[in-house]
Amino acid sequence: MRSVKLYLYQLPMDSGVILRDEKLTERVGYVVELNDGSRQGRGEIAPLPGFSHESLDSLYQVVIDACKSWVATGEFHLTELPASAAFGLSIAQMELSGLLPDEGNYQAAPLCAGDPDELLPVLEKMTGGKVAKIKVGLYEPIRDGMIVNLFLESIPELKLRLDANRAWTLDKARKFADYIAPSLRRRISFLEEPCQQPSDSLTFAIETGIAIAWDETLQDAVKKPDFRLEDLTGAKSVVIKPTLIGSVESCIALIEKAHALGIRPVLSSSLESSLGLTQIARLAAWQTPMVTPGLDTIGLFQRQLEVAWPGCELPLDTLQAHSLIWQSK
Ligand code: OSB
Ligand code: MG
Repeated sequence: MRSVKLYLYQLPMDSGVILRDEKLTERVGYVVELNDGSRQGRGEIAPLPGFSHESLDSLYQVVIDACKSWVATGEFHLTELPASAAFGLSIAQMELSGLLPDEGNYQAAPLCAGDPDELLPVLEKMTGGKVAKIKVGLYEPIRDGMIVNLFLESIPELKLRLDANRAWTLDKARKFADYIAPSLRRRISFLEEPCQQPSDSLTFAIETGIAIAWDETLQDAVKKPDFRLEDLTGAKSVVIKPTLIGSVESCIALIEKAHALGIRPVLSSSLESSLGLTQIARLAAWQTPMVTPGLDTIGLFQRQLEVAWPGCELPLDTLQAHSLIWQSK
């Protein structure tokens, strides 16, 4: 006997969260709960404003229709659904069927969005491999270059992931690289999307020897019917954000293709609540066991939802404390 509950959650964000120039004060999304006899699976469907192509409102009827058909048939037609819905429904189904392992990779590459001084005490506490992620492109490229150089110079075991979110022209990206000593560049694990134009990012990587990763470029590419990962060469890594890419099955297919091509897939967050984020950590432990996922985003919230992120002390809301907006008969 199958049944479904659909919840709407609303969680306050930390005061300083800015996404593509917009302040994000609250994260809103659906959580679907699938039941089949004694088995249960949950999934989060939370389009990210400014990044997802679908809105939460536009998904309301789509998700209910998909859930009705799941109750009737036990299946979802995932390829017809917007990315966030395909991800949430597929991971719920996967959890229900026992395919998603319990063990997660909750190791974080600490994320530093503004003041690099905040990062130093965090790095000092890290044991094992020190890897951090710094957003660049928010200030002058020269300032970014000097800071990155300083970090690499003063902490010899540090590796950095950088993300420019396509902020630079090729010229500005070159200015950034000018300030980083060539001998330090190999400790930049990757720089995500340095330039507005992907072709400029490739030129930058070849000229500077700094490895790049695709994030936005991958999201744009997977939407095209003739998409092939083979065409996104030149990057050492690809960032896979399931909420923006689609079903777990399509993420796993991408991960396998990346492995075959020698590209490192990095599963990452689209600011899911702790419920969705812990599931991505489980997907990461399972599918990309040797890679630190990009999931250090729980600190951007003021509260957690239903499932705690290990080590996070933010208050935990139950799902029941949020709104049950639909259930199957
Ligand atoms: O800039 O890559 C981004 C999260 C939501 C939207 C955009 C981005 C992110 C992250 C996630 O940076 C964290 C990570 O990738 O390490
Ligand atoms: Mg990015």
